[in-house]
This record gives sequence, structure tokens and C-alpha cells, in this order.
Amino acid sequence: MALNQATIAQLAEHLENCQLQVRDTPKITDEHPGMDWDDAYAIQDAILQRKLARGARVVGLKAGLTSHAKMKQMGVESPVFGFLVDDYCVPEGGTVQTRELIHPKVEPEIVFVLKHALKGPGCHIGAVLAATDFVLPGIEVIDSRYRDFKFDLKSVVADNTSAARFVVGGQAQRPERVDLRTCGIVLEKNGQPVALGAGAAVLGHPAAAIAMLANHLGRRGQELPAGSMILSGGVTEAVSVQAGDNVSLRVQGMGSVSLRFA
Ligand code: 0L1
Ligand code: MG
Repeated sequence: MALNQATIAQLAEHLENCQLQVRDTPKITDEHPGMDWDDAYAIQDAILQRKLARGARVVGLKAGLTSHAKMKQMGVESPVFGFLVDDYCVPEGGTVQTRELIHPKVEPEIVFVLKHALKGPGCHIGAVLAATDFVLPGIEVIDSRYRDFKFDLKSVVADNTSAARFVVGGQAQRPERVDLRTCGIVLEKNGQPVALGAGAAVLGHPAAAIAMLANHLGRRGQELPAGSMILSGGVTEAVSVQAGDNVSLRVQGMGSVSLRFA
């Protein structure tokens, strides 16, 4: 690691304060260009510890930047992983308070819920499908704490991959009852389609994102426990939203899920 513990704690406090106080910041690698991957995930872990100490609960995990559309949109080349806590969970059809966010965007996602634990290394799509209880549609609301969503991969990992809110819903489906590569998705904003895609946009198969997460955790001596809920990453580029917007996502064979911004 390139950063010491005091710097990691200070950067975690800084990024979490930006989230809680709804203000943006330049990317942290501007001041810490030597920061490495372990530092980035250590800062993310320190943010999680701060939240857990205040009584938050982890309710899921996420993979991000898993589609070429997202990678192109953000000018990066590999996926990243983050956590979701109970504060981020919006009920189906519920309302997101836009004043609590800096510059929110929405992403259409396919969500996995596991019935068996998954542990890498060596995890693959087949193991993920065998361990999956059901899949369902989800909308992730991302809100980078970095000014104008301008960051590099290490900065965005430290910032818990821009996680802010999410909703899951629709019709949960057994994984063998849907072709996750060819299933179509339509994201609508205020009744107008704003993004279209198919599951294969996520690394060729959305289960590949879950396998990558299991392998990532395996390298750190961790696993995905049975019951885990995981957002597999935006199928399309992210779409900006503002107060007054209604957003819904329909995923073929899995119904639809929605939320609105007040
Ligand atoms: O969930 C995502 O794909 C977002 C990852 C972080 C990058 C961003 O803020 O767009
Ligand atoms: Mg996402």
C-alpha cells in the first residue's frame, strides 16, 4: 500500500462527508497520485466501517462499469465493486429526495440474489447460475462525489463506486427461465424510452459480473454469502435525472420497477 492508515482514514472521512453534506470534490488522486488499488479499496472499507458504526447494515453489493457503454461513457477499462447499505434502498415505486444527492444518474441493472455462497478464485458463469436463487430488475441511482463525474478508477473505487440509492422489484425469475444474454431492457424517463439494451451488454453475460465479484472477494479472503443481493452493473450508459422525473425499467420476462425523484 502507498498510503498510511491516517491518510486512508482522512480520505474516507472526506469522501463520506461529501456524500452526507451533498457537495462535490476534485478526485482524490489529484493529491495522492501514488495511491494503489489496495489503498482505494481500503478507503472504501473505511467508509463502510464509518457507516456500520452509525448503525447501517449492508444489504447488497454492486459491480460497476461492467458494460462497454458505461466504460466508454466514463473513459475507463475495467469493472469495479462496491457495497449497498440500507439507507440506499428505495421501495418499489418510491421517491428519491433529489436534494440529498449531488448530480444523480440512473442505470438499468439486472439483480442477482444467491441461494448458495460463491467463493473465488475460479468462479465462473456456470457456478453463478447454479448458486442463483432468482434474478430481478433494479435501477441504481449513482451519484459520484467527484466534480462533474470526473475521476479515474482508483478514485471511484475509494468513493464506493458512486453508490447512492437503488430500487429492485418487478417479477423475480428463476435464472433458468430467462436468457440473461438476450433479454431486452427499456429504461424510460417520464414515459419516454431513454436507454435500450440487452443483458449481454454486461460483460457478454451479466452472471460474468457476479463471477468477477466473487473472484475479487476471493483474492481478499472473502466470499459472497448465501442470500447476497448483487447489482450486476448498468446495461447501458447512465442517464441524468432531476427533481420531478419518473423513471421505470422494464426487463423482458421480469416485469418492471420504478422510482421517482422529488
Ligand atoms: O454502477 C456503476 O456502474 C457506476 C460505477 C462508478 C462510475 C460512475 O459513477 O459512473
Ligand atoms: Mg451501477
